[in-house]
Amino acid sequence: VNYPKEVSAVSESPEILILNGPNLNMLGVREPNIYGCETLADIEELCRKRAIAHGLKGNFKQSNSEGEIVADIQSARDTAAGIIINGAGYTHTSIAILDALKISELPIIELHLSNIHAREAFRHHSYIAKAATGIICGFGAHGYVLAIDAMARLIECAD
Ligand code: CA2
Repeated sequence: VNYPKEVSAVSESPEILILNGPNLNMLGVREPNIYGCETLADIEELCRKRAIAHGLKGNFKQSNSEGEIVADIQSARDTAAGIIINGAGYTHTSIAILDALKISELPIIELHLSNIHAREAFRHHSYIAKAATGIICGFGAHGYVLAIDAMARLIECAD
């Protein structure tokens, strides 16, 4: 595959919004057995490089606030070609985030570091799943790489 060089990443590259929900800023600090040892900054760097490899721009964000996540999704309607979202705890509770994702009319990939289906029953249900084109979970930080690869394909097919 002939990936573009890093230097050729220009501001006109289609943007992917990569949203991370509450407490994910604490990654690498506790529970490495469940979530891996990478910090969120490590994951951001992984995403930046993978997005560039596809000629895309990764816009990586984390918020502990449901309202801020909703606002970011609303803005993405005009600025992004797709959304990758690890909603963290809001995955299992937030109809507001689900509604915002549906309104965006963008391709959506739901992502989790852990395999939520192998964990407590309250993690088995996801509101975000109802708006998602597809779901990736259980692959730790590598899941973000897989999600960017999948999003690149979705965006390409939409052209
Ligand atoms: O596996 C995932 O990616 C989750 O979205 C992570 C959420 C959890 O509520 C979801 O069910 C699955 C939790 C994020 C909290 O992150 C922590 C970071 C460091 C230490 C402890 C938790």
